[in-house]
This record gives sequence, structure tokens and C-alpha cells, in this order.
Amino acid sequence: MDGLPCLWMRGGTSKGAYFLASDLPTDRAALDDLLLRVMGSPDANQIDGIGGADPLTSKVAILSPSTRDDADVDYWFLQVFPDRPLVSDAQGCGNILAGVGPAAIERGLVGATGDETNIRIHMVNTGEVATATIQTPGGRVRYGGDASIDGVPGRHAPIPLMFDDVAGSMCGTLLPTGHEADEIEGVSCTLIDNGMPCVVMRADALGITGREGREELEANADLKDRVEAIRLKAGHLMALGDVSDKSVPKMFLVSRDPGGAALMTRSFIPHRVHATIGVFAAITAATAATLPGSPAHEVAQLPEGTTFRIAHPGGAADVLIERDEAGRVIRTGTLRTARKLFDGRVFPR
Ligand code: NQM
Repeated sequence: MDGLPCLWMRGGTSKGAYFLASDLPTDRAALDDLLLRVMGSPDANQIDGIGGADPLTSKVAILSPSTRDDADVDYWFLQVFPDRPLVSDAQGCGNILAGVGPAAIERGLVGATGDETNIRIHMVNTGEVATATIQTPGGRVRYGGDASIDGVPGRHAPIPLMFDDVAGSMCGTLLPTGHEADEIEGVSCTLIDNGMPCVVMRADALGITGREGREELEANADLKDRVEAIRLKAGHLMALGDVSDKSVPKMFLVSRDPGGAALMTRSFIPHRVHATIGVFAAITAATAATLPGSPAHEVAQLPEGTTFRIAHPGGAADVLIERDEAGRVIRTGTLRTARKLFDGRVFPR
């Protein structure tokens, strides 16, 4: 039989194709070519592939037995650009991460250990390890449950994700310029990486309220040009080099939330606007809010405890931010859900 074994899953507020590394070519050029054909790229509609014509539904997770003693499974994330012949591993993805534990159990890479199974996931893109807790009554993944996350209708089994230290995941250090704020193109920006390289700016510094919808922001050509000009300069300052072909840094426009959340956000990822928010991106934006010199701090409403509510176009996401006595963020986490949508074979064109 031809075709490739493929699990199509929702992870958090994203969807993607989950593969075993052993089913794919090891040569990078051959792999990229295959994944473009699987997803139907380059074509904004991805009409001849399984991609969903949106960066949030054109994602790939490649799983393999872990190469590390402190992890159970290796997870390599690839972003397939819908409209360009480009596959990038220059970012991780915390939403697709939510489906990795269930997929690893489904594919027999990891065994269930009881009603709940803790799975340590080596995130190959950044070299860091996450712990996911999966509901596994009777030794099988349970997807149904009572947890809900904004941006996903209905209720599902909770998947808590915890991270011990993800600072400097791709930039080497939390603040790659050493400053809590830098001025780029006349805009005060925090260049920060607490799991995801991000540029955090006040929405009003770019002439918007920060509460506009996805379509309105994507139709604002002047705004998009300014955001991209800042991003290209920030990439060099963040030790990411020329980012014109990379999906990082993510660009955050933040404002005060009238509903009382810690932060209101709109994020360019980096050219489309996120319908909700990335997991590591939310953690990184929340971390920026804790820095007194950051523009995010000026509009933030910091909670008493460790739960930071980060508002986004589809509602809000709660992230856990634990700090030491010096105020340094030492442990983070969030709650996601995931669902197996389809298990079969995909036939690339
Ligand atoms: O920041 C989208 C997503 C993401 C990334 C993106 C993510 C994260 O929501 O951890 O999950 O920013 O491209 O899937």
C-alpha cells in the first residue's frame, strides 16, 4: 500500500499532521518536499493537500523514541507555510505539543502507566523538556472530559503542560539584547524569549487599540508593513539573523484589558494574526508583563498569584507563571486539550 501513516490531530488551538520519524525521509530536502506535497503548499488555499489554508492548521509533529535520558519521546515541530514553498523548524509549538503525548501513546512509543500518564517530551527545536499529563484510564488515551479552552468549542480531557526553564529557547537568553526595552523604528519593544522569541509592543504605539479583530488587523497594510520592518530588525538583535524566511519572532501588540486580564494581546505569527494565542508565546508575553522596564508592564494588571490570564481574539488563556524571590520566572505551564481527528494514510501529490 502506498501513502504514509499519519495521525491528524487538534493540539490546543492548532491542527496538524503527526508522523513517526521512521516513516519519513531522513534527508531534509526530501522531507520538506514531501511535507509541502502532503499539505498542498505552496497555495494559499492548500486545495490539493490536507493543510487547512492557515498557518494554525498547516503544522507537523514528527515523533521518535527519545534520544535523551530525561525524556520519553522526541518531538520535532515543522511549520509548513501555506502560501510559500517553505518548511521551517525555527520555532517550536506549544499547541501542537498538547497532541504529542496522546499521539506517542497511540503509536506505542510510550506506554500508559495508570489513570494518568506523565510524559516527558524533548522538544527538539529548542532542546527543552516539557511534561504533559495525559488521561489514560484502562491504558488508553481518553480525549473526552470537562476541560475547556477558549478558541475550541466543547469540553475535552485536560492536558496540563509544565515547563521548568524555557528562557532563551532560541535566542540563548531571556533578554537577548540585555535590556527590558529597546527602541526600534521609534517604537519601544521588549525583545524576549521565554519559550518563544517575541517582540512585545504597546498597541497604541502603533496607532491601534489592540482589541481589533483578526480580519481588521490583517487588512491594515500600513500596520503590517511597520510590524514587519520592526521584526526584520529585531531578528538581528535577537541573534536569530535574517528572519525574512522564518516564522519568528512573533509580534505582540499589547494593551490594557477592560475585562481585568493581566494583558490583552494581538499577535502576528508573524504575517497572519493568531486567532487565539500560542502557548509559549503567551508565556513569553506574560513574562514581559512582569518586567518593570517593559512596555507590556505599563498596560499590565498583574495578578496576586501565579495564574496570569492573557486575553486574545478568541477569549483568554490562563498561564502559570512562578517567580523566585528576585522576581525571575522559574516555572511555567498551561492547560490545553487535544483530540484525535483522523488516523490513516495520507497520499501526497
Ligand atoms: O507559541 C502559533 C500556535 C502557535 C505557536 C504560532 C505556539 C506557541 O498557537 O507555543 O503554540 O505562533 O505560529 O500553535
